[in-house]
Amino acid sequence: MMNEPVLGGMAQTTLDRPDPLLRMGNTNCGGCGLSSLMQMMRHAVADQRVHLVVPACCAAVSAGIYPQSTYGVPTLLTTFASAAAAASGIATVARMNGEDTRVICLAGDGGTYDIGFATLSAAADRNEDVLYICYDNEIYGNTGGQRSSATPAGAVTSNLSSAKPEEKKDILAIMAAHRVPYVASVSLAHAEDTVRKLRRALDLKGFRFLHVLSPCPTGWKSEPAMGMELVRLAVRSGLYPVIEIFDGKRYVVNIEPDFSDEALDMYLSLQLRFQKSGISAAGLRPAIDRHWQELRALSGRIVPARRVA
Ligand SMILES: Cc1ncc(C[n+]2csc(CCOP(=O)(O)OP(=O)(O)O)c2C)c(N)n1
Repeated sequence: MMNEPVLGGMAQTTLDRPDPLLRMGNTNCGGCGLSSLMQMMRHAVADQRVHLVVPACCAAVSAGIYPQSTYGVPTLLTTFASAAAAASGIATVARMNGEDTRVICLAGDGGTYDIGFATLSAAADRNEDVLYICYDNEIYGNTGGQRSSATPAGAVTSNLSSAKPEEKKDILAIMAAHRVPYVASVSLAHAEDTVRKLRRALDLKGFRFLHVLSPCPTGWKSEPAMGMELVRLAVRSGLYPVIEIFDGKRYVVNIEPDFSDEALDMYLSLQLRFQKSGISAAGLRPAIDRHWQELRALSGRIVPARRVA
């Protein structure tokens, strides 16, 4: 099926905009977390004017090439390094023109944690009116699954002969340190969490940052149908804290894990990327506990890090 062109602001009203936001014919792999995110974004966006800015990543490939696109809103593809700067520029021009356009920068973990970080940090520092969404599949997916600084300890990637020893970079803490109005992690397995945070972030002004754990069956070597279950297990076990941080100061835990080791072992065993290292819940638990103790202190709730399920 041919997609109609959407550039030049043609799909800027609710009536113009196709439902869903991500059209059929896109190139995403089956079970891609990005596809689920885009479906939920369609519900969150409602009738707002939205402009996407996408650096090199799988989301840039799914956009397609002019004059066809699988995105139902104006979309600018950029280099890694310029994404947050380009988004800042579009937001500034929209404001100067009196347009109420929400600029969303949609980037992978490689573009966010590593290659695009300089302009991301600069845009956050200037508190630009941009919603930056990092869909984190924990690898450079589009180029074959190489290690990024979001790759978790214990995972093997296409360019590592043995499992990554370093822990994942704490991107939420880094963004919170910029003291921007809103930073949050999002659970795709809890649709209400995803849509609520997307809406909140779309409604706020200034720099907002959302982090989305995004299953990648191709890179994680997992079953496409298991993606949401994997996110659920990551949330339940405490591996993926689902939180909000307001103005870099006020921490709120949105979903309370039960810190189940069984859930964590299940999460690991369902992905072949962890097979080589044989990493288990027992190996990951100390780091998870440490992280939660920090989060408890920051959210003002001093409770035992581990809770009996
Ligand atoms: C400066 C630069 N280095 C490398 C590349 C090649 N490249 C294109 S996409 C990509 C992977 C991006 O990974 P990520 O940002 O995690 O998004 P994903 O592909 O996983 O969606 C790379 C390395 C590039 N385009 N520009």
